[in-house]
Amino acid sequence: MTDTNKSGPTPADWKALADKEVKGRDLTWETPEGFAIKPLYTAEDHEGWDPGLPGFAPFTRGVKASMYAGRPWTIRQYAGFSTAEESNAFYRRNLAAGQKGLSVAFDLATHRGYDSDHPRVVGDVGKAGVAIDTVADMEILFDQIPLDTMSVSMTMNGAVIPVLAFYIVAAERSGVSQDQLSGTIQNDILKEFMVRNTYIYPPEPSMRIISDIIGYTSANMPKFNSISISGYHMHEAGATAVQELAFTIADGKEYATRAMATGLDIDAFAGRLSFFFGIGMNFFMEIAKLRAARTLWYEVMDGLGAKSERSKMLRTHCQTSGVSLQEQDPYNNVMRTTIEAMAATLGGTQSLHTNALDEAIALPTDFSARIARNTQLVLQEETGITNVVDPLGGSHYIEALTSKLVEEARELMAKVDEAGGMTAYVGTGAPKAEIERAAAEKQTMVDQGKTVIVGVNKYRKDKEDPIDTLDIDNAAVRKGQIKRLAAVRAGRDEAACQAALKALTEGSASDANVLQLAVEAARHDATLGEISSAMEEVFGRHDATPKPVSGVYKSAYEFDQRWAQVTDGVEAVSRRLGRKPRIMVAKMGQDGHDRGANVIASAFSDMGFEVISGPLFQTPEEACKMALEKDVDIVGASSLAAGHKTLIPELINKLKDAGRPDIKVTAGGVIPPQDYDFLREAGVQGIYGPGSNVVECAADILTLLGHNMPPLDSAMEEAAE
Ligand code: MLC
Ligand code: 5AD
Repeated sequence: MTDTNKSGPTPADWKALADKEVKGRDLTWETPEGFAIKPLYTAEDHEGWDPGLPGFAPFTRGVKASMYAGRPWTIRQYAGFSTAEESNAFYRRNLAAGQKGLSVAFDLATHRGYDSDHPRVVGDVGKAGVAIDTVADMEILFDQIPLDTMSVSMTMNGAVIPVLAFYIVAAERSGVSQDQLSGTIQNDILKEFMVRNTYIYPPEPSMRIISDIIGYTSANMPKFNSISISGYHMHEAGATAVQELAFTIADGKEYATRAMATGLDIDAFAGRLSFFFGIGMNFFMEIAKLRAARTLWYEVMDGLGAKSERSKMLRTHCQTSGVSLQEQDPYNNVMRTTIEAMAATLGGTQSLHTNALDEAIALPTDFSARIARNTQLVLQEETGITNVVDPLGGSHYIEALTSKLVEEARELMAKVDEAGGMTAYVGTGAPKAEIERAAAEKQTMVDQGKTVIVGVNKYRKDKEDPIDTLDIDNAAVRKGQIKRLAAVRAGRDEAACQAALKALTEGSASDANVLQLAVEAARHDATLGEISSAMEEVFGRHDATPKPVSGVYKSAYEFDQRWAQVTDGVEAVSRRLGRKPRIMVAKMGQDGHDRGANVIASAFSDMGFEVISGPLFQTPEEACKMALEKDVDIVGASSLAAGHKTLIPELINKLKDAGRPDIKVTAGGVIPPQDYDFLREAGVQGIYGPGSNVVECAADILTLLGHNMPPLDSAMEEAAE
């Protein structure tokens, strides 16, 4: 592996020539990881680094010797919406069109352990995924899908016990025993506390649930992956590749250690631990990230004493990045997803979801889902990518990046170890804050035009053409679910069901296996809400209020004219009011996506607003009460899970009823343009979709607060040139 022969030019010769070409201009590029990327890599950049061979330790080049030449990756599209009937029909259409594995997206009510008839989830039922309340729903979801041969992934973390129990019992009722089930349950709670926020119980009982699941599946479900240790959501929340790697592998180490502490033999369960990474637009970094992940996991498992080679293999699913996709000029998203899918497969993923082009606006339609799926079919069947294992192995750049990522992630993992492992480190709030800082820094680069996004901060269209998006009538879904819940409750042996639930509560207080007990309750048709509550009686429910970082925006915009215009405006308003203008950033419903809300909270507080961050999961009534108590001027409601049409108008009505129609309400997040008129009619005074610039957004809000805001300079475009 050498690119210089003795008589030929050396890297130093190259450097001299390149410097001359660009007249000494610095060509290094600093990545969000802080890596100084040079324009050329040679063998010198990865001296002493040996990635080995695919199928052999440390599996850097892939977990199988033949990789895709032997079997291509699984085309596994994540989907779910509305009712079990509608999602089932969608799955069957997709399987007929070339999809290979299933992946279920549940609605947020289900994630958070509430039945569809619970008053807290009025805006959430059937919206961001499928509503599942009972085994009966689960049976409909998989109707005519052979569970003995189809591998099924279920993204569930909070309500993981009832959902897995429902799956086992639904299969049982279709004649498939649990030992035949192949698939994966996400079951990764640590990243929920860091970034995804669909937890139910506090960290300790949540960790115990995971060990119970690992124990149960390793004894009864040998083909089922007990966990999908996920970096994806950290990636989406703005983590750097080093953070995503280090925190995810450290999470895996924590789960393995906890399971061993319950007396399980590491080799009895480790072969069924699986992983999940996000794949963004930094093409080569993402390929190197997957190679680095395998190397690091090998080291960790070897260190924990695993004997079987399989225990040390990092097998992973990947999903292309949702945040990299844009509302503006959305057909560009097809290209972005293709590039990311190539990175995932060149990195050696086992399974892949490719996002749909309407990602930034709504859930996929049949049309957009088809293009997303076909992206993978084209890669598998038209490009020849599958014929060669780790085709970029040996590339100087890829090997240098892989070894650098391994090195940096090891350092961060050592910090986690020092803190006492990931549960303890998550408990300090440090990883969440570190990721939020990285997110705010990335957002600043975009807002200032230093990171280019085609069609958003450069080459923007004068007028966007609307695209058709999926709309779900959540009121109708909720009505149907309530009816089925009533029928299930009426048809069951109530005494047996209550006895099983009581046993679950008692088992939660002892060291019984809660999954085992929940399977019994599911056999007696206990509902998801009931099973969750039976454990909540012992475990309690976890609450959290976002704590946005401060100072990132202020320092990044120090010399920005537009920032100065806005902060002048905030000062003028403050003088008029005799205090800072107060904005409450509200998160209503069960939507835990808080990256956007945190970015807004940090930026606005740096601009001089007084920011009140509402806790996650408020009802409109609770948000209204808080707005009144804090006497805010404006409520900015952030919505990324499609609850906006129900929750935001309700907040406005509550404020009116309370005699404060003067408190203004704006909306931000994933809101389809088709809904803008509806929201405006309901009284929403500003709508800021994906790709909105925080400085422009603040200028707009100052205008709403009665300030005569001069037009902003056009610094962004200049910076982008
Ligand atoms: C594979 N196999 C081979 C082979 N390649 N055998 C011989 N030669 C080869 N070249 C074998 C494997 O060993 C395995 O058998 C079987 O084929 C299946 O292959 P796999 O590679 O394990 O693929 P798969 O079954 O698809 O499993 C992939 C996985 C799994 C291990 C990563 O955990 C998975 O599917 N995860 C998906 C997770 C997911 O979809 N998450 C969605 C999250 S969305 P054997 O016997 O060895 O198993 C989300 C968004 C949100 O989270 O809401 O926030
Ligand atoms: N159907 C399809 N894709 C979904 N995503 C989330 N919910 C669904 C769903 N119900 C995808 C989006 C998002 C990521 C977390 O998963 O791409 O970014």
